[in-house]
Amino acid sequence: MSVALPDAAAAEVRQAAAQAQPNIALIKYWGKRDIALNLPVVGSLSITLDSLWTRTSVRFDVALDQDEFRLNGRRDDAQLRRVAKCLDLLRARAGTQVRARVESHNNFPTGAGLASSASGFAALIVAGNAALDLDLSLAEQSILARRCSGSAARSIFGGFVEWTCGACEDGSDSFATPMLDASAWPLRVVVAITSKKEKAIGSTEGMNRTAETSPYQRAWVDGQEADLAIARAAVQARDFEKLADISEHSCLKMHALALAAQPGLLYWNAATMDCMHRVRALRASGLPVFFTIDAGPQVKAVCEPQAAAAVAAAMRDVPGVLDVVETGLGGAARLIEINELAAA
Ligand code: 2P0
Repeated sequence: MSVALPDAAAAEVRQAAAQAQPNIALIKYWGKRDIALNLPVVGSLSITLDSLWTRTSVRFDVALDQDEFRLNGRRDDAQLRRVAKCLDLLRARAGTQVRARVESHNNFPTGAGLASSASGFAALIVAGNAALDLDLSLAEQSILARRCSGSAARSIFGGFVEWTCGACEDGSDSFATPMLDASAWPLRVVVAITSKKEKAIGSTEGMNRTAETSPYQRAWVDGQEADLAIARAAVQARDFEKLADISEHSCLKMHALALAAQPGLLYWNAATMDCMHRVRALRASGLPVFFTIDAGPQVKAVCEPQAAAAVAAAMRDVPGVLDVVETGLGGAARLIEINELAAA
């Protein structure tokens, strides 16, 4: 006589933890061609950082009757819906309904233009893939991370990364791939923090408003392939000047596009602007440095390693700069031990 075993008897609790780093786009993603599948209207190219990180544990537990999310040790119900949607994607792949407890730690400000959603969702997908034994390829992990937050697709990988726009309606060809290891061109990034407030208009809302109302949307989409081609060639040739020119162009073009939305999206403050002028002055004086800015007021000054100390000192000197964080380029998202999270 056979005895029916309880479903997945050995798996009442399944857990794993992962770390991912934010990435900074040099050729920007801005705009979606499919909101439900989170498909971009353009490809993008980024660098993954090393000393800023999100560490996330996920614990699927049959004893839970709902998902739970804690950020930096505190219950965060505001973000729970987005986290639960990400868990739903993982559960659908695993064919399970089991609820989960997610704990995340960021060692940098959340939601202030430092790409916390990129590192956060990349870490959750990598941890969830391991906890549920999904055995997803890196491309599939990148696709799932993309569904949660577009830029998270790129934080699955380290170094220089390209996220392909793709053409398929189901999004199966829109994922990131690594271009060049961090060690092959170890640029430094000096982040000038000019505000620690959460931004008023998040990226998702900002880019949707831009697509609906900005008169420059068509020009933005039409110009992106050429920008990507220049940036790819600059990375392959380690041509700093070329990468600097095209990156500042992409950044300023994205902000010009967003500024022209209705109502206009103004992510900068006075210190942001002063930092841009300071970076331009440093570059004019011969230092290899350029700026890039995302959907927030922080300025990321990207430089050759020998310029980092002077760039950091110059950023600290700008009135209104609250803090300066210096980081190198880092590796891919990876599994960590659960107790490494507790040590965060
Ligand atoms: C980027 N940003 O390429 C661009 C440049 C901000 C400015 O990707 O709606 O949080 O979740 O896909 O990824 C920030 O947007 O937006 C972003 P969703 P996401 O890094």
